[in-house]
Amino acid sequence: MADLLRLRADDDPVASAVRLLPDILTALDADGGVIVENLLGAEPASRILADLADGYAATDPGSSSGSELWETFHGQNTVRFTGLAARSRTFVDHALLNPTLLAVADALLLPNGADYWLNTGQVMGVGPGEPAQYLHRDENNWPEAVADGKELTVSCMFALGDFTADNGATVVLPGSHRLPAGTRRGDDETDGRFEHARAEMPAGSGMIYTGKVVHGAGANVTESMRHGMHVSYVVGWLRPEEASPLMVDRDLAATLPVRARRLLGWSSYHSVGGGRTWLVDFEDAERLFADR
Ligand SMILES: O=C(O)CCC(=O)C(=O)O
Repeated sequence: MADLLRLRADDDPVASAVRLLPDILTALDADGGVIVENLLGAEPASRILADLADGYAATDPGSSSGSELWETFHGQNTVRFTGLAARSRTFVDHALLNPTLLAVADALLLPNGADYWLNTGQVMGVGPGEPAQYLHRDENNWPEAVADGKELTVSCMFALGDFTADNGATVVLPGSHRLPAGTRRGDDETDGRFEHARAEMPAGSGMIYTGKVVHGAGANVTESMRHGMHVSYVVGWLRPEEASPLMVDRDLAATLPVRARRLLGWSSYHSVGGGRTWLVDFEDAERLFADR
């Protein structure tokens, strides 16, 4: 059993980002994942969980995609839903705009694109009795774009409740981020060469990881749900997993900080080479808020 480096944020999120960033980047380079206790904070974590109560109540566990692969991937007893920015302002202020997470995304993604946006903010509530998820790499959402040495996406698994070895704490294979582009699965493709680390962490923590590290939800052998919340960003020239502007409408977007709005797709992408995409009347989508 391997361990991930464990750091701790203090109660000043901006100062913590500055203090922790060098160690986080070193750990991501070495292992592909790192635990930051208090990254979100216990109080915001419980507020988000309360804000999401309706989402939990309205969502059956499992996937109804009709695809065997996706139904296996999602798990039959795991609750997933998105649209978190529309459900919780605390999510926006403390998770989507988390200064440490954004600093990591700046460092890893801006070398590979002029900007990045939210890939998805997603509840991952692993239910009692759920077996371990198959191990995978997040970057394989975009198989046409994966390349050695190029980070397309960076993620954080926030613990909204305690993560333990028994309730399904995320399993990470440290070092597996160095495997060649195109690696898809965990142990079956790596002959068990990589030790498993468990992201055991108290509520309010976050495990930050790159799109290249092999990982997956652990088995939940307890009687209670493991409350996880995945937040990830993807370079601005790729299409995100979640259609955020279809979940956060223009009126709600107008009430959010400009940075949040941009991350949620209510602005356009200006490539380094001058190309512009996701425009409105051939201008930046920001113009939709000019008179608000
Ligand atoms: O729930 C977890 O711990 C990880 C889930 C995951 O990696 C995924 O569904 O993409």
